[in-house]
Amino acid sequence: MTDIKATLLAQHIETPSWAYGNSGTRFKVFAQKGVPRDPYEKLADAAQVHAYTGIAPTVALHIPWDKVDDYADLARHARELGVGIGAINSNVFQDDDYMLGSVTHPSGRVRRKATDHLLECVDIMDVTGSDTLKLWFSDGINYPGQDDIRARQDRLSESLAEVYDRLGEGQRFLLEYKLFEPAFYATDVPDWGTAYAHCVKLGPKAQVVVDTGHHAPGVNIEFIVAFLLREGKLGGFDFNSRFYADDDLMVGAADPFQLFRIMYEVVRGGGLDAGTGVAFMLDQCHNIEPKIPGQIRSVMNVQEATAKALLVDREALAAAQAEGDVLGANAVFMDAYNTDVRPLLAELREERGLAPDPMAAYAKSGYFEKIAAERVGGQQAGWGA
Ligand code: RM4
Ligand code: MN
Repeated sequence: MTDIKATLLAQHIETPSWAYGNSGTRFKVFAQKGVPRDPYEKLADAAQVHAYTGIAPTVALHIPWDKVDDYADLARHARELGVGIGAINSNVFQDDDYMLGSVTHPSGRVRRKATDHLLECVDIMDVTGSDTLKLWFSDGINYPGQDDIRARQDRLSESLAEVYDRLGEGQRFLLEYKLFEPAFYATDVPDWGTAYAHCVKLGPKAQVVVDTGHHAPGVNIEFIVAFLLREGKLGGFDFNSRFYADDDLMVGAADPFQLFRIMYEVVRGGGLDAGTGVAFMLDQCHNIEPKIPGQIRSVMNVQEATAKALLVDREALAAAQAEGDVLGANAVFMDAYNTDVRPLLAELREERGLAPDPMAAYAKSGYFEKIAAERVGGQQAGWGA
């Protein structure tokens, strides 16, 4: 049990700056009270999530949503709040120039502009001390024949190589895939195989990130996780959950069993061991629920799934598997999933001087009332969708 507790304490879950801003669907973005008006306030909210969970010490930035004049100052602000800057997420999907793509666009001028943005994100990493660049491209085409699928791969490869070469010591990029949306016919990085092939060609500083909402229904995500970990190419997760498409709902809300199965493969593949570099990031939007508690709940959901995965009796499982004992092996697996780990996690928090119930502790803290009263005027942060 001490081993399990130590592993749980060492796990870090990174929250995304954009989860604290207003978000919505293409139909409506609903404004909420107390929402941050700039990246400094987003970091303050993220620090609350860390204060109550104890395991969310870094915050991912999204550029230009989190553009500031002085990134060193932003990093200093984060440190003062007790958190650090995590992955830098590039954004080459919200400029009129990118209507037909960014790094795969047929125009060399647009490709240059997009690649320059990615390089600018590496500059921001240098200043903030972030070691991870996250690349997601909305690039793709809507109609058969619209553009040359193969040429777009060549352009993608060229841009990735330029960014790869710019990475400094200890820096890496994570290439994210997504089946569809906003492109509806052919996306340029639609699946893990495409991302993996590009990353293998580039070298060890390029790894794949698995956004759990980016697959076709029914895809066995834990298989992908097992495979990528075995190849040393699993850079991390963008956790969220989905019922239909890229819903960006709270991780573990739609399918906690899937989250457990994923975390089991992480444990099995050594992804929680020190130094493996698997980043556990959230990529979520809280459209109708309050944002800070939404993040706290999500961090707790990942922690619960991890605890259950760690409880799997690996020896008993291996013995049953070796004997071909189908039902026995499945029972070992399900025993762990069906264990209520909440008392263990409450105990762990108390041992660390934290409140046993982070949701209740945050609700009682008065922080929400404070930001709702203070953050009036100005422009709330949001997607502007
Ligand atoms: C994309 C992808 C990226 C995220 C944006 C907001 O679907 O998941 O990771 O940065 O959404
Ligand atoms: Mn994502």
